[in-house]
Amino acid sequence: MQVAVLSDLHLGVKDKLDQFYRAEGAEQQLYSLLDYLERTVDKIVLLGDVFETLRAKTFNTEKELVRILKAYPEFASRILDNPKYELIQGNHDLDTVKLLGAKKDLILEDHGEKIYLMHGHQLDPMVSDFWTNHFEHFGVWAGGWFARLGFDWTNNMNKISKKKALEDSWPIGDFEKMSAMVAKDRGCGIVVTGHSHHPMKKELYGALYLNSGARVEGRHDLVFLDTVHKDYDLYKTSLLLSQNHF
Ligand SMILES: [Mn+2]
Repeated sequence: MQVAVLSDLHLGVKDKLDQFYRAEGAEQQLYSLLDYLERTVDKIVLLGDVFETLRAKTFNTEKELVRILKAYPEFASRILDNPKYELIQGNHDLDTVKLLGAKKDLILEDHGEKIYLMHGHQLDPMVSDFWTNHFEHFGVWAGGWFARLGFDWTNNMNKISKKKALEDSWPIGDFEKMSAMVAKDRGCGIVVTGHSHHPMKKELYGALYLNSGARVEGRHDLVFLDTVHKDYDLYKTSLLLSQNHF
């Protein structure tokens, strides 16, 4: 089985707050990649935070998700009509479970390999419980309003994050360690998360930890799993672009 994992697109409503769309050509590049993946792999897992529902003008995240789907009709019909896609919930698109039938996590089993996939916010102490979750929503929402007024620090944060991702300089923290432990606990030798926007591939506690990074601001991180050949690869922006794969 061949599986591609993408996460953290944070699709918005194609306004200036849309961290995916404001990278020039991002939408067309994404569709070229999906065209290729739909032809070649068995499953395309969208590992959470596919949609950004927390930066809406109001707190109505369900309505915002519907607006986003309407802003990206081609993307919506691809992922909802093609059974190759597996949609997993993230903390910025919690309503995908209720509105789109997304799953909270997924275990894939093939050729003696068990792979655990989750967005990962469940293990993030900053957003895991009810109160901090609601506080986080307020923080992201307030950030959205600052951005509308011209102070958008996500731009800068994304640039720093991208540089660290390419230099592979993100340190291993509790989040990655806990992900590996949870996977082992579920009898899985491989675990894939998104959430941190830190694309990564590390052996931890006898499990292989992979992070599918992000696709905001022109980033093109991708995890590729091949259970037949036991190839588990991480691709990052520069690699895909320089090799001109898609
Ligand atoms: Mn997240």
